[in-house]
Amino acid sequence: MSVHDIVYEIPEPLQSGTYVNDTQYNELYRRSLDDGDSFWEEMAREYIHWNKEWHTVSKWDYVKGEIEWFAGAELNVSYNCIDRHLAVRADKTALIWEGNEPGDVQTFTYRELHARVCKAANVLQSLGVTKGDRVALYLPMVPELTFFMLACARIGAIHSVIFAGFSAESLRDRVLDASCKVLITADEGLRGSKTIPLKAIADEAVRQCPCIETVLVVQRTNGNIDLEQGRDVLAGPLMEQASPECEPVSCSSEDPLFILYTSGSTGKPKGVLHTQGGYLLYTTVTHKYVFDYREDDVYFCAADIGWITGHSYIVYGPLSNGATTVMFESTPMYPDAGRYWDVCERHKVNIFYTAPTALRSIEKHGDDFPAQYDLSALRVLGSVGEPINVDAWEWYFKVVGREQCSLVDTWWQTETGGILLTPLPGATRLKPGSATRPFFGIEPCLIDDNGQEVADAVGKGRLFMKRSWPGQMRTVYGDHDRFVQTYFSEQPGYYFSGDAAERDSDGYYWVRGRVDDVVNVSGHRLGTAEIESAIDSSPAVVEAAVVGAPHDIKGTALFAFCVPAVEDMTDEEMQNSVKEAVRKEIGAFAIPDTIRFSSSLPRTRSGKIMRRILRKIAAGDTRDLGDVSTLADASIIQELLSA
Ligand code: 7RM
Repeated sequence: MSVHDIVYEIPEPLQSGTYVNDTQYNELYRRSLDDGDSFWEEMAREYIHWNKEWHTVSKWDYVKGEIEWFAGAELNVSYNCIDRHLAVRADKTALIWEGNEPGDVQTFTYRELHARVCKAANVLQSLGVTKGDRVALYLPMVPELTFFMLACARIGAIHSVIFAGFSAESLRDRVLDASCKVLITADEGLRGSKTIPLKAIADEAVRQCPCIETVLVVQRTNGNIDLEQGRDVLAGPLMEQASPECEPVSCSSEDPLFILYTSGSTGKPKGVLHTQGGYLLYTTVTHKYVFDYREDDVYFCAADIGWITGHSYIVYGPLSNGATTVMFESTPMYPDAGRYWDVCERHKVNIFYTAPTALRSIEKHGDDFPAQYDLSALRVLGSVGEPINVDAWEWYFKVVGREQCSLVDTWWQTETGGILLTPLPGATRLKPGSATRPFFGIEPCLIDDNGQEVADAVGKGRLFMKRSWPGQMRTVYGDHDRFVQTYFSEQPGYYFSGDAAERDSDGYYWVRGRVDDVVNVSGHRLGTAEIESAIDSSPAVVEAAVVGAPHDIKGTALFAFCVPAVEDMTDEEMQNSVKEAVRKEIGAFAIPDTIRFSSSLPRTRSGKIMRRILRKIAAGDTRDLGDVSTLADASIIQELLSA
């Protein structure tokens, strides 16, 4: 029996009463492809408040990389996420914030969210921020992060959220790339037992960012910070004084909403640009159908807003649907491996969405943790970020979900804005490890090594999309050529995902992982080239090659092969130098698990590093290294193997 044969029926509680069953999925899916424009037009009318109608539903040119949805239309994203709910659910909880310490909770109703976001928007305006300006958000998971994102949306400013684990150098590069005018940060961030000196890191970055006029500081810990006269201002007092009313600015559907940097196969991160109407519609509709979201649900996505999952499925999708969304500041292991379940029990969470890496690290601590908590409110469980192994899937489904919940394994990317491949709770029989079928309007295909589309039902290849969907990214900020090159040049006319996948006889997709030099470490997307260039900045190293190796908990672990620059350092000194370099250039989360020094790296005669061999060595899979005939110097293999 192969893994393709394990099938779980739709759990009993979801067999009726969901938005779509299997027959309805098939009908709707068919319609969404047969008449895509009328399908999305209907969705747009039902789910979004528009100030002005579109003249064209969709128009895309995958040669030039030009994509438009609802051209001619106008809307305001923050109005859609807040104001339109005030008539019907002003006193409903919009946001439950669970702080680092268990039970440190703040809640905000839609009415309160409205006031906070308006205040934040007025503060931004008082600092001279206007439509089209870029605002950098370097914040921990505090409510102000959500307020300022929506405040940017309210006035048409473009936010760029930079994950609070990034170093000063990474922050600086991102702020400069988008010429941000304002940087919003916190005095310090708290995560588990760690305190992160965000303001100090931001100071170091901003010293080299002439574009920044103002640094706005949210006080999370009241820790000591330096305030630079004329540049730095505390957010608290400004928020207090600001008016709780702010007129939303009407934006064109294709105006930018945000930039979010993500790793690619070169050393330079890409500024993924998402726009207003299509993105909001796509996150709204996917959030509703994928999680079978109901009005009274408490919805908890445990991601960090520093990544796309947090943007789309903590903030925009849920709030647009008028949901109660949980924002979690801490980690799954603080104070112990029961924390997620503690949060789920106390807030009576109905829908829970997390990453396989978090599940694996909790599972290691045993079944007792979930067993100690009342998880009976849970109805839908979600997984995202990397392939979920059968073992973690079954643990999640059986021990956490008691076989009563659907488990939606959702495949998507920063670039796709929202979920593309996924089960639907009432429609899809589940297979552990498969993201199953395409969402409405999504037309995947597989391309084999000869550049031919896999025509048979069953097969494998690189995963492409044959048509556009509303949530698709529109460009790489400031580098449209790179957008076209990266996503549309592999197979003309199709969007290239960078992943490999298989399709089984039920039409289910099994995403196998990246085919480029992008790795997913504990849910953090990293480019090996970025880490290599960070390592190269260490005085101990002349050159480095970084590859991913399978890891039980992290999914992928980083393995760095380095060539020493000097002879007078001990191995430990060199290791520390490499770690320090990565910490400084990117952030501690990118430090390789293994750092191995050797006199050179395996190269072809034409000078290319043979990463295929390094991957095998890193994985401990050294019995058959494959074809080594093109190696320039075979002796290096012996050296690497005997290390
Ligand atoms: C949402 C997100 C994208 C990459 C993507 C894949 C991998 C994500 C799954 C998955 C297998 C999944 N955005 N990936 N979800 N692989 N099954 N359900 O993660 O831009 O940070 O990463 O993550 O390789 O290309 S991301």
